[in-house]
Amino acid sequence: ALPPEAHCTSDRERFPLRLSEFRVPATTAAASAAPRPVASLSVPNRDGREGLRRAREGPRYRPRQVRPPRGRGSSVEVYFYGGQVTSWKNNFGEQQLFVSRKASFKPPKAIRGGIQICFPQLGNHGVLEQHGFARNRLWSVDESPPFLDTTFDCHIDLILKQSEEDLKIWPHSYELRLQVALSPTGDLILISRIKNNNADCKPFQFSFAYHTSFSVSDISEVRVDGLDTLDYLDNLRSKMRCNEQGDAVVFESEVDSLYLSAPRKIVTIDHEKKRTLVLRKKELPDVVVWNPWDKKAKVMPDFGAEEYNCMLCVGAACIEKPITLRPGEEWQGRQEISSVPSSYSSGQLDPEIIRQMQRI
Ligand code: TA6
Repeated sequence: ALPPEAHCTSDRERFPLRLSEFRVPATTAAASAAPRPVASLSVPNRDGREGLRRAREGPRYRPRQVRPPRGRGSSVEVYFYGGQVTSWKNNFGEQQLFVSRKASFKPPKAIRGGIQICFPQLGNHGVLEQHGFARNRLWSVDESPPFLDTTFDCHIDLILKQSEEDLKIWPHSYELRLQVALSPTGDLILISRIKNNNADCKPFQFSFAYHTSFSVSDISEVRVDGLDTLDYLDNLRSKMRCNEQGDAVVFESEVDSLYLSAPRKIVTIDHEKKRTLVLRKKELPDVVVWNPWDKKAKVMPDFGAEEYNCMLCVGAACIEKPITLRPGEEWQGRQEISSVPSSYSSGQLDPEIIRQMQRI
C-alpha cells in the first residue's frame, strides 16, 4: 500500500481545509524522484465522529491514520504525477478504483489505473503520444483557482501548464485546472477547466477523457447500463463505427470502445459486490469502455496477467467532436461518481436508494 503523503480531514465545523497543510515536494526533482500522493482527503461518516476526536489528539494538522473506526468514511488520494487520482474509498471505506500492483509511479510511464487525465488527445486519435501528455507530467498545486460555484469543502485544486518541452510537440499556451472533491456523501467529483492562453490569437483543438479504472469483483459479473443502441468506435476493428445491440454491455472478451453521444448518466453494476457505480458527466458526450482481457494483459509490463478480472475502465470523454478554444476561452468538463449499494440481485437500484439519490 502507498503511504499517503499527508492526511487531512475536512469537516465543515472542525477543520477548514487549507492547502498549506499539504507537504509539497520542495523541487521538481524531489517530486519526480519518489512520486507520492500529494494529498489524501477524507470525509468521515456521521457516526465516525469519535474517529475525528482521536485524530485531533495527533500532532496539529498531521493526524495519522485518521480513518474513522471500522474503516468508515470516504477518502481520495491524488498524485502530482499525472494529476492522477489513485484511490477513492466510499463511505464504507471500500476501495472503488483499481491500480495495478505492477504500476509505475515514475515518468515516462503513466500510473496504470486510477483516473488518468487524457489531454490534449485521447488514445491514438491524433499525432501526439497515446492519450496525450498530461497523464505523465508533473502537476502542481493551484494556489489561486478561479471561483467554482460547486466546490465542496473537501477538495484540492491542481494545475498543469505548458512546458518548453510541450511547446515543441504542441505549440499552445494553456492552463489545465483540475479540482478533485469529495461530497459529504462520499461522491467523487472531478472538474477540469482548460483555458487557451495563446498570445498569438491562435485557437487550439483537443480531446479529453477521465480514463477511469474501477475495481470490480469479477469482470464477468459486471454490466454497464446506459449505452444500449448507441454508436461506438471499436478500437479493436480500426475504429470501425458500430452500433450497440445489447441492452447492457457485458464482458466476455477484450473490449476497447468509445461510445458516442452517451446519456448523462452511465451505471456500472457489480452484481457480486451488490454495488452500483453511478457516473454522471457534463460537457463530455462520449464514454470510454476498456478491458484488455487476458492476451493484452500478458503483454502489458505494468499490468498483472490476471488483473483484467478485477478492473474495468469506464470514463467520460470528448472524442467525436474535439473542442476548439479561441484565446481567452475556457472549457469545463465534469465527472461525478457515486457508489451505492444495489441490494436487488438483479442489480436494479433499490427504490429507496433512488429516492435518496434524487434528493442529492
Ligand atoms: O481507452 C482505451 C485505450 O485507448 C486502449 O486502446 C488501451 O490501449 C488503453 O487505452 C490503455 O492505454 P495505455 O496507453 O495506458 O496502455
